[in-house]
Amino acid sequence: MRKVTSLTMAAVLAVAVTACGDDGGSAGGGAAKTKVTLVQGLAGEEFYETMACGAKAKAAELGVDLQVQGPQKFDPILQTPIVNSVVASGPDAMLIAPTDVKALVAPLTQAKSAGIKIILVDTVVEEPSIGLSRISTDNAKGGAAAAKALAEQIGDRGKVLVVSTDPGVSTVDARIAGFEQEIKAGHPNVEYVGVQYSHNDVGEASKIVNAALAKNPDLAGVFATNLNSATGAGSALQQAGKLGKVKMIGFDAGPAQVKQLRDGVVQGLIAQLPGDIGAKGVEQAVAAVEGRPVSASIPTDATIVTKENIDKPEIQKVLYKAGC
Ligand code: T6T
Repeated sequence: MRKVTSLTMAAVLAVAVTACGDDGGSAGGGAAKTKVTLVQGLAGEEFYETMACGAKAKAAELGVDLQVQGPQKFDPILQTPIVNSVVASGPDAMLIAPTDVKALVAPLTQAKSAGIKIILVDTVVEEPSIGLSRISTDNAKGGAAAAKALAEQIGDRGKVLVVSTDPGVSTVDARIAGFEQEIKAGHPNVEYVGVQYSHNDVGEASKIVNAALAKNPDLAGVFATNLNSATGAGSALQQAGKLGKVKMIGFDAGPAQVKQLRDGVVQGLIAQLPGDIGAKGVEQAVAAVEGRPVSASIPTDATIVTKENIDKPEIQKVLYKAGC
């Protein structure tokens, strides 16, 4: 009995040692694995978790050693030290979703100078030479699609509000620009009451919508530019008893947004393909490390999810996951 136990322990230890060796690099005496780190915009959030799932699956397929890290808040002050510590750990490549167009320029310039290949996933920085490749949704087009969908919901007439995260986040800024342009160009009876910033905080987004309802009791529609903005804006509409009276379109399609869609809180979701963004990011990183050509810009698709199409298998596939 005792012998069996120690044999079992030996087997467990052997497995553990093999697993460590596998993770570290030269598995089976072959060439060292390419090391890539994904720095998310926000750890644990479904958009970035789905992105990490896509990246992990591609890394497993290509034999890449992938690490994933991210800040607890969508905040450049918290993301910068993570970038610095990734640079110190010396990966071959970094996939990063920068949380601010300006604040991440300096840490990413250092990463580039250290010889790390940088691939931008989702967001960008204002210094275009930093990323070898950028993979993202066409966010301006997505914002315009949100404007069209919201205008349709409100009968092309009435006041609309935008709830976003912070200025300086490239993706949501582009969504706002696309939304504003479409409203201005094609919807003369829709009155745009402006954008307000929630700092990517659900509670703040809720407060913004409550205050907007107090100021504009005739508010007709809300465009929430990302997950947390939509969760907060939707719960404010729900609590104020505005369901069906104030229409909403949200960017992103996590579990909370899908519930809001089914509950009639939101009428449409623009679902991105974060899993594809992560997978393509790993492919580009490996190409860059191996000295093969990379694509400067890779657009990924977006789809409008509604109560009518949500149960279709092709739509179920694009909904975000909390983990993989
Ligand atoms: O909308 C995504 C992402 O594209 C954006 O850059 C930041 O917010 C999300 O992560 C969703 O919360």
